[in-house]
Amino acid sequence: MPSGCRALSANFQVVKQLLGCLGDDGDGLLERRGVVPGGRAEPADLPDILKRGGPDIGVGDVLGVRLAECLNAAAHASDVTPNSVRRRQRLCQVQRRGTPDITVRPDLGDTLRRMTSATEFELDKDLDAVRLYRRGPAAKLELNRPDRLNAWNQALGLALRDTVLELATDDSVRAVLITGAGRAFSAGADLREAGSGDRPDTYTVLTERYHPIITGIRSMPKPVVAAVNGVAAGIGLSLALACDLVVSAESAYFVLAFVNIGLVPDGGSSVLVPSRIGFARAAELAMLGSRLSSEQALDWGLINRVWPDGELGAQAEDLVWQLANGPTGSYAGTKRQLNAWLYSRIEDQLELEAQIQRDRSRSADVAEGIAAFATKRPPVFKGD
Ligand code: T3D
Repeated sequence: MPSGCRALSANFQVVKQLLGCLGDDGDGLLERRGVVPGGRAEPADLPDILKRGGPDIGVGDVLGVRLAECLNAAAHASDVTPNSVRRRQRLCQVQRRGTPDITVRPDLGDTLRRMTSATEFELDKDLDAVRLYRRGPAAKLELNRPDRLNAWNQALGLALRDTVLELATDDSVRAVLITGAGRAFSAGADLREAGSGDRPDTYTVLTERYHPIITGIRSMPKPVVAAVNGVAAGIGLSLALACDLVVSAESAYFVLAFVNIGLVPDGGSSVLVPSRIGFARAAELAMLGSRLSSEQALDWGLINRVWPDGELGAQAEDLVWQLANGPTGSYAGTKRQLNAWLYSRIEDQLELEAQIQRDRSRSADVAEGIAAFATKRPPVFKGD
């Protein structure tokens, strides 16, 4: 085996891809692509699969032809002959952090399914309203107030801000995924808390909690992906659009909900939306407050991909895993370029939004909008 291949085949990422190829998703993928009729594959089949499927069989999507070469070589090396692999299943113990490492224990008869789950995202920090999961160089951040559609109360805003800022400076994290628990991505600011008066004024909430999240995502030197699993409204939509890539479930939808309670776009959405879809469509979303389906959002260029609801989680995790193992410096350079062209004045825009929102939040129409939401009735705006 060539030495470069030996190093690569001993690498955690490659072995995980190999094993992932044999788990549920891998099998489904192989079957869908007609590479393995019936969808079942065994390690010994890999050289043949790779020959037939080429670099375009999922694992190849991530690591390309080099992986195919290395797996071929690995499968024919003395300790991994096709027959021996067929006779004994192998349990891989993968170090979750630090230097990628793998230990092969040929005598343990476990299932390949368990090998795959051994390297899935694992809970790293539970901050209650926000959960942080890690898988090697990839991080997944989950908004976790599902019974409130992940609306931003004080706990969520602060935990999200602190976690984003921590991830931004943690060099062991090379890509971040943001998603929501339950049926929503996020329904925006918690209107019950906002209506209670039991919190700082709107300007303070925006500048001290929300703005560092948006600027933190835009400036962190690594890719950030939003996986929009359900409704993304208000500041929840701003959060998604601050990310570099936005992928969505088919049933998800997007709504600049601010106007529906008399507010204006904030969290950068007065620039994040038009930069993606242009003035006419941005003005329409901001002023009509209507729902935009995933399909329409994709068509308009607001987002990057739409996947069936049942596939979003796994597809998004695959994507962030790919990015976490990619050329981080290149991604960081691309972010700087796009930021310089499109968002060089985003801090001024955030400040402008916060000033206008402070005034709006003191208006009778916003009080009416919040009261109407709380009592589940349409608002009656007077126009102040
Ligand atoms: O001062 C500041 O903070 C200014 C900053 C503002 C930034 C913003 O984000 S403003 C925009 C705030 N968000 C909204 O206006 C959206 C409000 N929510 C909705 O319009 C609807 O809930 C959705 C369209 C998002 C979803 O509708 P649906 O029918 O799927 O769900 P639902 O029944 O309305 O909501 C389920 C529960 O979540 C429900 O609670 P319940 O009745 O079961 O006890 C609902 O009250 C609660 N919920 C939904 N959104 C929020 C919320 N609770 C608090 N805050 C919310 N934003």
